[in-house]
Amino acid sequence: MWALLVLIGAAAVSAHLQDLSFDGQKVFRVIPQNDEQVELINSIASNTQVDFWKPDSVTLIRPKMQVDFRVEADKTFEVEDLLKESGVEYRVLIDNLQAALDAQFDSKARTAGHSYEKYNNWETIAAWTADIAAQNPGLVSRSVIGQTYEGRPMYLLKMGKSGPNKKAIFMDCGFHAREWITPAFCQWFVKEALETYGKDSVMTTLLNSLDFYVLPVLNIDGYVYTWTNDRMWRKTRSKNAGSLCIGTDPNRNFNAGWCSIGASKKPCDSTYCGSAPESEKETKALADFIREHLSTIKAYLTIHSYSQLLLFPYSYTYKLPSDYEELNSIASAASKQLATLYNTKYTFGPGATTIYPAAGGSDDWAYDQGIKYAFTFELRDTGRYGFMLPESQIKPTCEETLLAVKYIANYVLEHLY
Ligand code: 9B3
Ligand code: ZN
Ligand code: ZN
Ligand code: ZN
Repeated sequence: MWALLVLIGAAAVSAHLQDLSFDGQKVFRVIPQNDEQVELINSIASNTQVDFWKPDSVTLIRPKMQVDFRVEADKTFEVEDLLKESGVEYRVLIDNLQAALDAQFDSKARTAGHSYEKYNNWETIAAWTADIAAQNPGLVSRSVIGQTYEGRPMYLLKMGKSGPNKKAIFMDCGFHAREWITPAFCQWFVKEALETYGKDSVMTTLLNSLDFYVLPVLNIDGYVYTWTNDRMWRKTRSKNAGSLCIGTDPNRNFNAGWCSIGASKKPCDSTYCGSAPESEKETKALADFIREHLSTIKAYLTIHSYSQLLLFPYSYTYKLPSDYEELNSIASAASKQLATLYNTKYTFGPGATTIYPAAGGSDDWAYDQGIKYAFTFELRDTGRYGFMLPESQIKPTCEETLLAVKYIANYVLEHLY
């Protein structure tokens, strides 16, 4: 009898492990005004278990920057006390992370299995890639560009009407595991393209004249881990020699000023750049695919969250790209398009000055490979829910982002030759 009770208790605990572990946790937003206040945040970070949401690592913090970080339940008093005493400008962004976690699954669509308006786990997304290809044989095909560290196949969808000498646009989602809205967007994009092909004149022209390569999740192992173990995981899940810490930041792992700025050489950090450029199987597979298709790929779009930004090169240097004027005007027009639907405000510009200087990102790498139209999206929101964007926001977020992506794709099509 007691053994049975213990068993039931253990099952109940493990089923709610993720929920329980976020109860009482808070997310603070601090805006340090000077180096001294940056130092204070540094010292809090080194004395307490702090998870940086924005920027993604303590090393990226500069004065006047919005800094969002998550604090364990038993440290929230201590941290808030320190902030109060120091006089630094701060507010509690998320009072109880558990509430935000619950809000995340607020979709009214109570369907089991795949839904475009819910967060789908990897198993469901993988099955969806097979279904969507099987159901649209004239428009979609599926391939595998590699295997993840844990051995999962990396599915890539190719979408477009077949024709000779077609140029292509490459888009990926799910670089960072916790940025759940991004795989949702890649799925939405595929759905909308297929639904509106033959109806919407712009989409019809796009698919007739271009191919879209869509990689719904790059960092599959990390994404799986956010569903099973830690909702806030960011990196890959590879082992690091000589360290107990797991994972590399895939968006610091490309050969673009690799690990020179805004990235960490320490395997325990969330922006660890890896042991070498393309040390991760996932980034290597992506880079190999793009290198093999350099003559056709004319645009590279990579989808992240959160902050509502549209970024373009460079992030690894303050030097402006030679196509700065053109990229800036595209980003401006795309942001304007995006805002027409719900008035969502995006900020745009080169990564280094718009978000933070950081090396090893895929957009900078693609640009230096000669893919002129290289953009990083940082989707909704600006911090109310952060990575835990409620499911009720999937549809509006995806619809508005679609407008920006369509704008860029159409621009690329009109400037092919
Ligand atoms: C970072 C870099 Cl290094 C880049 N080249 N482009 C965009 C970003 C921002 C994302 C990141 O990896 O930190 C936002 Se989550
Ligand atoms: Zn729609
Ligand atoms: Zn990201
Ligand atoms: Zn981000």
